[in-house]
Amino acid sequence: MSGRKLRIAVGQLGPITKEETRDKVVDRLLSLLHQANDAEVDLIVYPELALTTFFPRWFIEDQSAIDSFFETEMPGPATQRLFEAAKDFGIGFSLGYAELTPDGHRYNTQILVERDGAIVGKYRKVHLPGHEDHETWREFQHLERRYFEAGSDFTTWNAFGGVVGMAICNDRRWPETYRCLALGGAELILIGYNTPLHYAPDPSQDALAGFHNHLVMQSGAYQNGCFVVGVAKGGVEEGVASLAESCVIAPSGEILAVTTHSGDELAFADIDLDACDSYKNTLFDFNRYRRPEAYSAITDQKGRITPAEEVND
Ligand code: CDT
Repeated sequence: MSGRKLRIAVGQLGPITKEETRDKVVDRLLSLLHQANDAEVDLIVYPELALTTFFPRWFIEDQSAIDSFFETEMPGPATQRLFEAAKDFGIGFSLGYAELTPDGHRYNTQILVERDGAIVGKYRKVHLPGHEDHETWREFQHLERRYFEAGSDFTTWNAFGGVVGMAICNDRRWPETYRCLALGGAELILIGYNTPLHYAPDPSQDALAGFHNHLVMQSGAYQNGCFVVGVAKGGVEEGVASLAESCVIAPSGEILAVTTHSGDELAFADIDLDACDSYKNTLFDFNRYRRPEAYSAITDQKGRITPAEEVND
């Protein structure tokens, strides 16, 4: 498509086993890329930590075993093929992976690659969910807070004819994510996720996992006049069932495309970034209607501060 009109695809993945090699995973990413090419897609979005199994589900003490899940270069030996094929097709992509920097920092990262093969954006996950220590009472661990450092900002980039931002999984549940990106002009927000269907601290939320997934992304899209693309690694991976339901959402909050099963699957929608204007320039005209002077609690405070007890004397 042309200009600010894009055909955008979710490149949803099913489970990746612990034994599956990077090469095998890249074969699957390439298969989705070929389907995207047949469908004349401009941009395909892959999930969070898309090159390996979701390793934070295990408590691992051996640092070299942990580091085997991380990439030290991007593109690297396994992903070079993906970059080359995408460039040959003229398709852009966004990919989540575990990043180990040359100076030894570890992040949960997502990149944005333009249609010419250049990496134009890199985002490091800000909201790290789960816990730091081995919690043996859980059926499985969620040790992102042990294995990753948190990223520090929400950046936007000029790409694909518009302004693009990224967020990763748990970030999508926080309204601050979308608002910070929208304040940076975001028209298109790309989000990869791995969401276990079982939430150990409060299993009463399990049945609502799909509802909450769409609720937060649809709200984020509407309240900020953005397109939002959410992409899962779904299905039962190493015994843990994870949500699929990847989707493309319009600035109206409506879902334009959604996957139908929990395996590798392509779904796409045609979007026009100009459609953001009808929301950004009316009901959500930030310059006209926002009241940042009334919002100081958002940045001055971390937790809740309830009103002081009333004194009756
Ligand atoms: N990957 C990721 O961020 N998953 C979280 C699970 C929360 S429960 C620890 C999510 O918000 O979907």
